[in-house]
Amino acid sequence: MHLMIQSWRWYGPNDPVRLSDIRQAGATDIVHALHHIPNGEVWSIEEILSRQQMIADAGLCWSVVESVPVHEHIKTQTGDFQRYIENYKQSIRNLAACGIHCITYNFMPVLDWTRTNLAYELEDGSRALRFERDAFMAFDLHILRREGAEAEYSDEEKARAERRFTAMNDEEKALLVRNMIAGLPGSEESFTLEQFRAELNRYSDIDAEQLRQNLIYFLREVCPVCDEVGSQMVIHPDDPPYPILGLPRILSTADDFRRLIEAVPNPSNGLCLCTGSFGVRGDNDCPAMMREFGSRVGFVHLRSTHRNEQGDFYEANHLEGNVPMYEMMCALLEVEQREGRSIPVRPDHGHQMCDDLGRKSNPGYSLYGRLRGLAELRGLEWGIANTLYR
Ligand code: DNO
Repeated sequence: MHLMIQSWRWYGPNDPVRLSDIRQAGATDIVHALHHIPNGEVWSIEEILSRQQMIADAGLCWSVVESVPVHEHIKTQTGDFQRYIENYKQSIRNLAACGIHCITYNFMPVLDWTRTNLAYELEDGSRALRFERDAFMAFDLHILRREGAEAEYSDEEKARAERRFTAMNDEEKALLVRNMIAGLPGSEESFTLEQFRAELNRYSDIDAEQLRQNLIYFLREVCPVCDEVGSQMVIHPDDPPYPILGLPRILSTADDFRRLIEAVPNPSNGLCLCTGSFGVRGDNDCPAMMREFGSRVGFVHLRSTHRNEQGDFYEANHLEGNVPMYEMMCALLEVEQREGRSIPVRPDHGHQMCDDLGRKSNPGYSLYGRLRGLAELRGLEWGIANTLYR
């Protein structure tokens, strides 16, 4: 019987959640990155080993990297991109030499994941991450004042954005800016408004097709190295899964991934199936994607979102919201039996709840919220496994 490998993202020695907490949450494996190494530089064997030892000393195993960040120059194919690709290959080799073979990455321009509100209060008093479309448009049109933005919204949307902007006080505006561009955990980048405009400008001549070509180029370079050392690159989908701020997006749907594996069929060209990101679109069927791409799914993020017609969403409890988690878990178990392997899964994000509320934590990466998420997912899996696979 192949069950999920229960994993947990840990940000390193400065993470307010300790390895001992994670162990007690029942996870066995750690998802981790060497955040102190500048984006684009090689992860040396010494650095990897020392972190691996720290994790092993706590009785846990570092089995997934999230993420080895892809330098902006690789995404735009400018500057020293070829050197950054060579560095990336070396990091893949070094990780493999230490026994770490699953490497998560994303190809989202400029910003990794994006939210407008990091402490959206739910009915029970817990707090969730939220993307509010009006606030987002207010940021784009009235704070960032992005060139060309006006043309991308309807009159009705522009009116909504203006109403939202006028209703905000200075403190709220400052907070919105911070949430949007100061860098959410894992994103490795943070900007001032000026820098941010300059970063967006780098993409003025890069449309989705060009960005896709750049990703294909990158994969054609690194996948052969992965194949040689038995590793896999798993791409994390766009979050949210549609174009924002005039930036191209290329990994938002099943079709996007299909095109990628057609172009780069190497087995190491894999997917990090994040139900929280894909699930924001009603036309993405996560269980079907799990079944279709099963052999290439190296890592799974389980999380649900609750969306509305206006394009807002918030992160719901793991078994609630719009992601059909029961179906998803059935599909995961089915693929694991079919493939004869256990897949690392992490409870992606959690609410701030109970004692999380009084302490500092990385947005989305609370202790109790994720502990609840993992416990629910583990229970769901146990119930299904005992019913269907006895
Ligand atoms: C958010 C995350 C992202 C993700 C990266 C993967 O919580 O899921 O930061 O890890 O995009 O490269």
